[in-house]
Amino acid sequence: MTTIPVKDAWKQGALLSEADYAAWYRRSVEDPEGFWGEHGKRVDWITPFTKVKNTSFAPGNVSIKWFEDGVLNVSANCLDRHLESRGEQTAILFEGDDPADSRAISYRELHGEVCRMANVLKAHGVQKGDRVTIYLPMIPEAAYAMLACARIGAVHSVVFGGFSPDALGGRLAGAGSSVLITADEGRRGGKSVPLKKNADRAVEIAAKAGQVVSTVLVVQRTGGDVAVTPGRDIWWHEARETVEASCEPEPMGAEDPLFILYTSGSTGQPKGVLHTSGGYLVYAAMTHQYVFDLREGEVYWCTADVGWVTGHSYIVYGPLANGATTLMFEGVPNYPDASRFWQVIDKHQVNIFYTAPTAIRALMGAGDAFVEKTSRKSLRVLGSVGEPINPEAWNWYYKIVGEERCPIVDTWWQTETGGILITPLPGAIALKPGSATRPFFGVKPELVDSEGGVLEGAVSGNLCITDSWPGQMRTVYGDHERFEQTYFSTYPGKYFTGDGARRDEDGYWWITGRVDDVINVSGHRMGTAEVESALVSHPKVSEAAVVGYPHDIKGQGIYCYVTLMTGEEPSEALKKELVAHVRNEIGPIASPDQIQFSPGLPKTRSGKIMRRILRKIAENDFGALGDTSTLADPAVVDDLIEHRQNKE
Ligand code: 6R9
Repeated sequence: MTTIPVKDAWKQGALLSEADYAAWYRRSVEDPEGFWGEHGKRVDWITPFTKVKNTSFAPGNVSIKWFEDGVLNVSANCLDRHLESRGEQTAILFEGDDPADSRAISYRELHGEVCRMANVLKAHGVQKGDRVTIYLPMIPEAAYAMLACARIGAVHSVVFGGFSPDALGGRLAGAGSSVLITADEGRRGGKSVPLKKNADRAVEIAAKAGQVVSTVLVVQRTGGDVAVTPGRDIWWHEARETVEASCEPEPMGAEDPLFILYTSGSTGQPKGVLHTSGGYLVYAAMTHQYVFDLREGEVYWCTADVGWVTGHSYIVYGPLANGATTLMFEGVPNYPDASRFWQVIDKHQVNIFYTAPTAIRALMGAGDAFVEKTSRKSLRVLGSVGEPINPEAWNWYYKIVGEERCPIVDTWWQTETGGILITPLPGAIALKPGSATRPFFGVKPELVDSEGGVLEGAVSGNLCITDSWPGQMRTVYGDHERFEQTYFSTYPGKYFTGDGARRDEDGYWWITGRVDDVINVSGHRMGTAEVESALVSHPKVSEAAVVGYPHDIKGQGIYCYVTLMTGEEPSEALKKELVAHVRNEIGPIASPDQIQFSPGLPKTRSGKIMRRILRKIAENDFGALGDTSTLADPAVVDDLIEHRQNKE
């Protein structure tokens, strides 16, 4: 595999050299107290911490605390402390879905808007520790809402705007939110997304689950016609006129919660990943600075949605804590056409661009002409996140988009990790296409076999992290037991990531993808259990098993085996009905790609579905079904193979 050494141009003015990386990394793992004690000072503390690290991965006693006696406010770190030095600098550069719609919001303006929203929330009774759910499109108000919560010590739970009313309702109830912030409609690819309509239904669903939502703050985005419930719904543009543009930041303990973010796991419904204030901010800001080799005055653009962790850490908190200019894009990569990303880069002179492999593959498929008709001369660093990037897409990104001028940082991390854990650093680490390369400071990765035996040398295995880092999640909201069970019980004493990885002869890390029942569809995480539960909630479905299979653009597609109730007939119409049903239950991102009606599913004699076999069939890999001797009824497998969808 080719190695691309660090080019001289990347070393010019870089924050860290190859030697710095080696020295910093060594210190960070040999003396975490000293290392993080020093770097913890990068944020402003109201009361400085005296304790740095107090963490345990011990079975039955998992506890993670960083900077625990420090007091700070995250929003003050993202806003107030920049006012003197960079008050007039652009904080958020907004690019609307419509290419004619863009505007710049300075740090001073952002501070004012956040204070106003904080005051509106306070006026509606929101207090420190209360949970506020945010269901907004990619507009600056999403950042105002997050920072307003942080300012008054409320815990935000952002729900991706593509989720269904059911999914939103469940998350409102799960977080115990009595306040919801939404918009009339969103705009994506020239189409409207009925957010308020969905929100209204979600509020009813939450009420049935025992959670009353008493306040819905509505941002007017499109001016579309929406229903208003008097006494409950408030227009943001009206409310903001009634409050002051200043609001004292609430002093928060380092370990006070900052946000909950729901994410999919291998079992059950999505869980609320809880991140706290001090360690999270230190880690998000530090990784953002060093991974992107951030320079003063640069324009930084991450194309994620604030509904995902990448939007939290690398659109809002990391960049704003660093006083950067962060671009927020409301639209999609192919509207008005497949040149959009590159046109936005030229329009705003973007220096650092961070996107997902699924977008790269889709744009690669559209042809080089869409890229080549733009300049892209402003670009200096390119990033990738969300799923493994195949070398072909990597090379296209490197050669066609970056013209071999820009290093690519392939950043591996998770909602749970709060920030990037394995990644190149532009001036410091030689690249290999498809490899996330080296661990970030303080991160100790390890490979284990399925029995938990530690693997040494160039080898593949299950990826664990053996010690804590400041950005790590602290618990599953309201269910610490589930936190320990999910992450620390498979390999006791270690954080198990759920990913498989390979370490090569140079000690480089190659993430190979999930080894559990989580699938990654266009960079969106999904539990196969969630899709199964949506399918079986349809009255005609008796049983369902869902697996991922390789998909050219999306990375993985969703393959569903469905057994119908006795007397129900398989049909194309029923397939469509089931697809619509899943979209309705979860959201369009969970749309099944393939549905195969199967009279039976392969089960062991004890009744366990043999997913390994289902995965192989979905992958069209019939020769490698492995051991089928424990099957209760081997004939089931022959039938499944015979009726495999789009058999190659
Ligand atoms: C940040 C984010 C986490 C899962 C993770 C892994 C996959 C993310 C990756 C990557 C290979 C990368 N993943 N980045 N796989 N290379 N650079 O995506 O968080 O939505 O929680 O997903 O995504 O499988 O476990 P999240």
